[in-house]
Amino acid sequence: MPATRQRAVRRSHWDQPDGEGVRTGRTSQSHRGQRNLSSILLNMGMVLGILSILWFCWATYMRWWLAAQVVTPHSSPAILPDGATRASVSPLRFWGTYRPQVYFGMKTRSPKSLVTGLMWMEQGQSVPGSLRHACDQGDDLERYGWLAHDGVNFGQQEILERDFSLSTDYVKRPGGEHGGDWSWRIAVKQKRNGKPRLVSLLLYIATDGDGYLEPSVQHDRLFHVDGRTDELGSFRLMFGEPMTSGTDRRTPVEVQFESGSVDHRPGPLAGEAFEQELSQHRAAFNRRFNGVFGLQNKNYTTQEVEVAQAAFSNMLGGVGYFYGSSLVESPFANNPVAYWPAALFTAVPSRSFFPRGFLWDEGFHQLLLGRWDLGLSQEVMAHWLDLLNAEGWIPREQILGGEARSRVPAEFIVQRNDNANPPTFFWTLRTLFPGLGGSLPSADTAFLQRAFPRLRSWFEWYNRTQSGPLPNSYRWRGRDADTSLFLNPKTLTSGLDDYPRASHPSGEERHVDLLCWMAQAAGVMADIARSIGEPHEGEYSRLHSVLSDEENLVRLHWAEDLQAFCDWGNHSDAVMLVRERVPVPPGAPPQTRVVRVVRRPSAPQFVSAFGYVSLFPMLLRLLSPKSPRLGATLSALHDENKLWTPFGLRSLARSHPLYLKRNTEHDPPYWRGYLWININYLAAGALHHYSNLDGPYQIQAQTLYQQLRRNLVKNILREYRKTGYIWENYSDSSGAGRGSHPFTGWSSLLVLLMAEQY
Ligand SMILES: *[C@@H]1O[C@H](CO)[C@@H](O)[C@H](O)[C@H]1NC(C)=O
Ligand SMILES: *[C@@H]1O[C@H](CO)[C@@H](O)[C@H](O)[C@H]1NC(C)=O
Ligand SMILES: *[C@@H]1O[C@H](CO)[C@@H](O)[C@H](O)[C@H]1NC(C)=O
Ligand SMILES: CC(=O)N[C@H]1CO[C@H](CO)[C@@H](O)[C@@H]1O
Repeated sequence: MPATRQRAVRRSHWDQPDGEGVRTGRTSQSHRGQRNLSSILLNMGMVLGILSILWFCWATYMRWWLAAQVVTPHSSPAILPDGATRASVSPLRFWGTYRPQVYFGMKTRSPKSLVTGLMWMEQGQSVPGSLRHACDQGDDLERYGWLAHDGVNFGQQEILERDFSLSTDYVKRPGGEHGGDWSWRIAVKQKRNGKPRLVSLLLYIATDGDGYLEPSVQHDRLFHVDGRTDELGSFRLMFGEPMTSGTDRRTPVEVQFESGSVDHRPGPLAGEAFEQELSQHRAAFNRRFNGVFGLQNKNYTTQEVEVAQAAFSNMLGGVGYFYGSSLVESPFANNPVAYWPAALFTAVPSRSFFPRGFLWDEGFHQLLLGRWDLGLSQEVMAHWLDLLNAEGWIPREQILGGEARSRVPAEFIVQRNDNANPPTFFWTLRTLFPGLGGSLPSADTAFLQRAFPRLRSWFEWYNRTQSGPLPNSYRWRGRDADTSLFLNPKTLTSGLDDYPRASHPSGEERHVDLLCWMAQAAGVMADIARSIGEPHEGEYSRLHSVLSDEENLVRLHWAEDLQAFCDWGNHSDAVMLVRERVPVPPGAPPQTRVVRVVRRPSAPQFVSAFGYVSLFPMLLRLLSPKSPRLGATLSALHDENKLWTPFGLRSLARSHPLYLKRNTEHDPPYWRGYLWININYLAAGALHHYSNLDGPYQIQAQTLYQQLRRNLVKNILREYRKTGYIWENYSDSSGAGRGSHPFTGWSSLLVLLMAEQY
């Protein structure tokens, strides 16, 4: 924006010469008569009038233009060509479990998909059980999630209710021109000590506006539904007769979807054939899982490997296809406007709580999924980068379509175009293309060539809009502005929400985590440019070396007396929440509220919080293995009064005044002590990195690495056994899982910790 604003400002300078001209006219006034004077004044008035009309038009046009930028797509060709997800182009991925928000359902990767799904309900009690459909923590299920899922051919899911369990398995079979066939097997099984229950299963199929569906009912039973839509051609969905097989009380229901364009079927994908294909896919999955993650060489028990498979599968099985437009806001417009309607193919942090796309989470997700299937990761990243607007911005939370919007509180729906989120994709690209910087296989080069113009604009957007007050410093925009309400105004954009930053948000702030993300990203951009022969390599490597130079980090962020990397800003440590009386009219009941008081005035200084933010120069491996600051960081991290716990690294030092403090009366602590798996994964990776480099801290890094990894893996596995879930955050005092679940977004990095892949 500065460039366009400058244009507007320059235009106002342009008025000056005319103004001078008018002044000249006025000096000549003494030599001529009254008539002249009045005509000059008249002229002057006309000139000013025309100028102000011109100015008004120009300003209005600029404002309109700037406001329109926010919803204007970036001008470079999309990475994914139009129709890349169509059945004719990508038949194997056409159908999938792309509805992570429901317990079980399938759709196609298209804006107006045929939608299928399952609901169930307990019957026969005085009060019927509730209807299960969309994943909901309130359903209080003992456990649910994909146990195995390969993203293309099959999935096996188990759902545990109190008295019975359900399994929802599916197999796809390619063929024809419309994405092929698929079959489901849904089985309900009474638990050994569960009470007998009558369970109704409801299967549904719906079109999103186009085509038709025609049920066929015979003898009171629905045998099949015939249908036709433009993108699927004709098809038939058949419902098998529910069976009860005596001894184990299983009730399989089979459903078969047959595409009309499949000419030669070896036979129906049901019964024995289903069983056989499912077990072939499962065996292939096990082999590939072993091949990719190598857990069989690491002495894990079979159960532990199964947990890793479940964590992985639930992330992959939770990949969704969404279509719609975000609501976005530009400072140049008075109201939020709709982004252009677009598709997003993305993994989600949590099927129950966050069933939609989050920008920085996605970088972490692809660290895991990209090792399994690089092509899938590239498609996901391409979808995200194709959401880039003309300014170089990508909205950080993607709430696409009515269904997604209905699940998000109103105040979080609108995305502002000055708000960032950590650019984790650069980190992901480095990991997914290990040869980056050298010559790459031609398919990788082709992908990066298409992505480059977008990555470049995206990078520039950060470099420009999130720049800090001093050269080579950076500042997250979009902090909460209110200094009387929050104990510490939140910085949602940094991804670390309520992690303590400067107590008084101001333009003077500089944020060490953002500087590190930028340093790392600049290095990746330089390497991409080198690998694909783009001309801008020098620009990025210069910036990379300036930003990652330890002198720069030290000058901007090293607090010598604290022996830690810190943010800088207008800050006071002496803040607290207190309850005060609200003035009320006489006779009214007394009222109180909680407000923040500042006991010692804030002043520009380092923000004395030790926690995840202080680790970033190490986390992103910017420190030299010989740096004494690496030594200081390792010692502080290992201090039990600071970050070290038997379960992993806590987010904020236990000794800090804001440790586990609420941000308002109603906001519990979030990134103020609890353990988060994404940062712990980065920490383990960094320790692993430094334990392989010669230096005075090598042995210390080795020891810490072994212990940290063991602690993390042990605790997540134990909590899974105990609770049935992978969790969003873990308690630093007991290791207990907390918050939303199942959280098989970045907490599934468990698999890479087990595999020691960083
Ligand atoms: C696995 O266990 C065996 C026997 O206890 C041991 O010799 C081996 O070193 C262990 N391997 C790893 C990778 O820990
Ligand atoms: C990043 O921003 C700085 C400061 O504005 C500028 O000098 C530099 O050229 C920019 N670098 C890139 C690669 O955009
Ligand atoms: C720091 O914050 C205080 C309180 O809001 C304000 O009065 C002061 O001007 C700020 N100082 C600077 C240097 O911004
Ligand atoms: C979003 C979410 O559920 N986060 C949770 C992390 O853990 C804390 C502590 O239990 C919860 O309060 C948060 O809600």
